[in-house]
Amino acid sequence: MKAQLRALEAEALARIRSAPDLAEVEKARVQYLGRKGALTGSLRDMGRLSAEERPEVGKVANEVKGAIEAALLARETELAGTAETERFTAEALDVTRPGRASTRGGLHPLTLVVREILDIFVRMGFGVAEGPEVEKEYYNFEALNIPAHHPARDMQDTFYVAPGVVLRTHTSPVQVRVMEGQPPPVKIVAPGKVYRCDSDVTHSPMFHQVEGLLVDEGVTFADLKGVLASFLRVYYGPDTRVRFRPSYFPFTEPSAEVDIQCVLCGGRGCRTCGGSGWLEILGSGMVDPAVYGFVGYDSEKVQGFAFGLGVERIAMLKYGVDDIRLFYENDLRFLTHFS
Ligand code: 2U9
Repeated sequence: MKAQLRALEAEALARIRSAPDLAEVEKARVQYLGRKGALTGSLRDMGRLSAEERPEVGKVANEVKGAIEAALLARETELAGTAETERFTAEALDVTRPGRASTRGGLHPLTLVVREILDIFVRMGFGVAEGPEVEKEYYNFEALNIPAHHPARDMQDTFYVAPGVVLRTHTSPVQVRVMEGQPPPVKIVAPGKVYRCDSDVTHSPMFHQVEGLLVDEGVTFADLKGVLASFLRVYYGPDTRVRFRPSYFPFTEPSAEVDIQCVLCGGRGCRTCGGSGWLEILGSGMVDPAVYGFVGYDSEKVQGFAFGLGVERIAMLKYGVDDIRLFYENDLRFLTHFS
């Protein structure tokens, strides 16, 4: 019987030590130590032994049971360690690997140009004003001394939304509204989208303007020249040559267009400046006294100057862009040049 028990022990230990996983260890436990297990069966047979044999065999049986339990625990611990190591290996993260870089957006080139322009005027003490893009014909034309039947009101040039309502063709109605709402002095710049029925490589039906207005007592054409030349010399550099050319606008009198010496050819004449050596950058003039009548200002007491520029034109000259549509296509190959 003792030999039988030792044989069972040897078999069990071999089986347990070579168990490939925890499930096999558990099977072995049931097979040897379970209620219907091999060792339990042997112990039951002890009833048939004599009183002398029983303690000795009982001692061996307990040793065998202890050895099997110890082997089960050892193999279990060993396999659990391996399983954990395998799990750790499978789930391992390399925390030293670089992260996935997120792509960064940037400001649109037109936004950049508008901000640079506004910045310069704000530093000269101008406030920034905005207004509606869908505008009453009155504010867009009438109050700016552009009477009915004036060619600027032509359906060919203006988007009419409803009778008496247009998409503003310039940001000038913003200045009219500001004057209507406050007494002089007024010193503002008005940026924003404007709409004209026009489309080719240099014209878009929607484009951006920055306009400005300064009204106070004793304002002269010299102030206009000083402010605009200062602006241009900050934006284009201190040595920029500036030229004022007589012009005509219904809302200013006298009016002047403002040129800078061509930034590309330095005045020698090139394709961009059409051989003239000069680039037209701004329109300007002394506010026509008729405009003051519409906003309740006394044209005998106040004078003022106004100016306007097209943002796309400035951006095209600055960045050498030859097709205005590039600004609106949202093609990242174009936009990423500016951020
Ligand atoms: C008020 C009175 C006068 C705004 C002005 C211009 C001259 C001008 C053009 C520049 C390029 C339009 O986008 S563009 O084609 N603008 O030449 N704008 S004076 O004059 C005003 C505005 C408001 C009350």
